[in-house]
Order: sequence, then structure tokens, then C-alpha cells
Amino acid sequence: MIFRILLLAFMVAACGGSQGNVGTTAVGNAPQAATPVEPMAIVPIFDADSAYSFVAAQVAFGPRVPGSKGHAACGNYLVSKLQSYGAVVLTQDVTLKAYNGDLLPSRNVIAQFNPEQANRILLCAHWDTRPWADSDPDPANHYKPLPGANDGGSGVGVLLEVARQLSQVPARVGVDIVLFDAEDYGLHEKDSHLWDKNRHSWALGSQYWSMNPHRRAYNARYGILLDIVGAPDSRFCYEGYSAHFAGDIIAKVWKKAHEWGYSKYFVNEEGGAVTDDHYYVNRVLGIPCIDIINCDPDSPNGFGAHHHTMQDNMDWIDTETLKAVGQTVLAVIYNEK
Ligand code: AHN
Ligand code: ZN
Repeated sequence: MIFRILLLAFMVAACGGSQGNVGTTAVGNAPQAATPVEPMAIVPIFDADSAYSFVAAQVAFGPRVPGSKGHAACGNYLVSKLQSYGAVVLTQDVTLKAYNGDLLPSRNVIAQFNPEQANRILLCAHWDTRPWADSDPDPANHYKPLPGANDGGSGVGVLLEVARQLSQVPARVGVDIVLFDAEDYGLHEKDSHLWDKNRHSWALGSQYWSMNPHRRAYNARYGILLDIVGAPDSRFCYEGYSAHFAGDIIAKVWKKAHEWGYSKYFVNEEGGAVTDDHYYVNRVLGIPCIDIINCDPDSPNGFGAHHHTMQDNMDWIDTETLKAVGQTVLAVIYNEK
């Protein structure tokens, strides 16, 4: 704990200037005009145990597959949680059509902090979970819904804790937390040879929101998507679309992560391009948006051995990883003005 307090003091000193005397007038033998002093950025301490409990709460609803009872109950939980943190919350309740024809009752959840501020940052994650554990080693599980602790739960858990922090110490910028639905109903592994025809089968909630943002002419300076951010020893690489559309945001976020001691997680390596929610935010809305997503080239599909298997449960959620991601996000947004 003492170490954390010292670290906080260091971080504040490192990015501030000298203390206090913002806008005071020089007197006595001081120079005639006061040198303008940057106000210090106060970065709250991210509580990873709190974030962990938010992941566990989602998992306790069961799989959050659109149309399921757990999905509806979790959607209501997310809205009331975000409202309790003082956000102005909107939902987009729409039926989206999956690539296989399934009709998905979907809900994007949009939580606005400081809504009248024009200078805004977008934070996002998907909250639905995959209907099929189609990467499970046991083929008997290929049509079963998975627990979605890491894939779905982790990004939302981190953002709920960010929301809780925003309720305690307001940021200087406006923040929108957008929780996308229907990200993970994309092409089943058995049909992977049909990728070209189905490349837009993922991220349906993000596609909807990007084409129908909650405000006319919605804009944010940039966006940060969190996806699969909870596994122990996660590694976040420069995801391909993020590097292409938002290389300066990658640089900004990685720099903060390294300053705070998380270079073990935020590695300086290129990853593959992932058709994820941020793709449509970049392509349709033109908001530069990065994807912080686990990158594990040695695993079957590149996102970790448990990805899209029945093993994606709380055993794969690690508070140290949640801390690295959540603290980095807080450091980035509380340094903006
Ligand atoms: C691909 O698998 C190509 N895109 C989806 C990325 C994803 C799945 N994120 C979470 N689940
Ligand atoms: Zn997934």
C-alpha cells in the first residue's frame, strides 16, 4: 500500500509542474508575470478487486447470449450500475440479424459522464457472450454457450470500475462508456472457410451504433476498446487496425502504461488485425479507436488457449492484469484536458 501511495505521488509529480499556484500574481521580487503553471493531473487508483467483482457479477448471470434470460438480466444490471455512478445512461434496444438468420434482441448500453462537455473520450467493450464454444477441445461443446469471463466479462468489469472512479473524482474531459451487444455471434468455426462472405458477421452492436450513434454528429477525440483483458500474463500487442487508424493513440496509451510499470503487459510488438468492435468505429464514424486485446500467437486462434472454450471462466481472470489495463485507462483519461 505504501508503495502504491509513493507511486501515485511520483506519477502526479512526474506529469504535473510545480504545486498549487495556478493563476496567482507574482509579488515582491518575483518576475513581473506569473509563469502559467499546468494544473496537476490527479489519477485515481484503480481498484482491481472491485473490477474482479464486476466480472464475477456478470458471469453469475450465466451466459449473456442475446435472447437468453441471463442476457436480459445482465443488461438491466449494467444500466442500473452505471446510473448509480451518476452517468446519463441511454440504451439502444434493437433486433439485429445474425449471419445465420438468428434474430438477436440486442441492447447497446451508453453511459455519458459530463454529457455537455464537447471534448470527449470514448471507452468501449462488448458485454454479450458467444453462443458457441466452437474452439473447445471437446467437439461436444461446440454448440454450447460459454461462461464469457474473459471474453465479454473482463472489458466490461474494468469499465464499470472506471465508471465508479469517475463518480468519485470527475475527469476534466467528457467520457462515454459504450457497452456493445452482439459482438460475438460471428461465423461458427465449422464455417470458417466462408470467412470472406461473412467478414461482417461480428460486432453487430458496434455496427449498429456506428451507423446510428446515440447523438447526432456524435464525436469523440478517440476511443479505447477493451476486449479479452483479464487473463494472467496477458500481452497486448499493436493490433493491426489500431495501428493503421490510430497509431498515435496506441503510442499515447502504451507510453502511459510503461510509465506506470506495466510494460510486461503492453508489449512493443505488432499483432494481427482483428475484426472487432473498434473496426466500425474507425471505418464508419471516423473516430480513431484502438483495441486493447490479448495477443497469444501460440494459442489456436491467437487470443489465448481458453478463448471460445468452456474454460473461459473466472479461473482465467487475474486481478493483476485487470489492474494493468484499468490503471492505464485511468492514467490516460485523467491526464486529458
Ligand atoms: C475474430 O475472431 C476475427 N473477430 C472477433 C474478435 C473477438 C471475438 N473478440 C471477442 N470475441
Ligand atoms: Zn469472442
